[in-house]
Amino acid sequence: MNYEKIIELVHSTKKIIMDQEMAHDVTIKGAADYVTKVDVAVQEYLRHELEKISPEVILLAEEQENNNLDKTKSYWILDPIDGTTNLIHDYQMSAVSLALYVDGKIIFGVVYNPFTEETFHAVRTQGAFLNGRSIHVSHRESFADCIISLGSCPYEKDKAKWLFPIFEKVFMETADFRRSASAALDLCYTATGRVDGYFEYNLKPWDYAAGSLIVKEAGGIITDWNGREVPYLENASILVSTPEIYEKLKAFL
Ligand code: LIP
Repeated sequence: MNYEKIIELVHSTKKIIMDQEMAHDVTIKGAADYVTKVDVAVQEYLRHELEKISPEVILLAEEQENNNLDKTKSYWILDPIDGTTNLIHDYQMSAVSLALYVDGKIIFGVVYNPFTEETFHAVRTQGAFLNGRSIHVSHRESFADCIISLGSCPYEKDKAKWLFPIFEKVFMETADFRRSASAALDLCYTATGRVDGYFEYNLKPWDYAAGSLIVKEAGGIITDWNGREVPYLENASILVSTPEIYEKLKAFL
């Protein structure tokens, strides 16, 4: 696979993402859950182009039905816009997230934020990169100095009752927390050391697939909240951090 070509293809979605009219053409999927014309247009554009490059790879993507998933097949796992609510609010923290799943593993991942012109990518066993430069997790030793990114689980507001007390406990023992509202970018921000860890309840495969490889290749640890390997083709609650603080953070969940 020519990964350079795939990254170029992902970059070419910028013209669609910057279309303000499509970004503000919104349909409500569920409680606090939106889709814009940009999400659909990016997905359909990439579907068409990826089919030409790799007709044998199945597309698993946010804005479609994904049934009868077979772990032995190969998949492109795509979130056309991770951070859709941000896009609608012009918050400029939205990204295209694309991963290649083969033989039960993610072997390539790219996350592209067209607003900051930042491209995070990784190829399995070959390291993680931001705009072509090698990246690494922070390795900060002191938990009290760490910044942790949080996912607030906005589609299931009833979870706030038990989730927010966890946030409070983490907040009290660290320097501070962040909430970007893009899981893909939270994973990449952990990979670059901008934050030291991140956790979010019940993410979808397209939210975390690409970022999971990027953070692993940058020296981070990623598991579900029970410390198990992440499943990739299923929803999972995700915990990611530097090796230094992983056990400490996991103890809160
Ligand atoms: C979003 C995530 C975000 C999470 C939202 C949602 P979307 O993805 O990246 O971190 O809190 O629940 O899953 O829906 O914007 O692609």
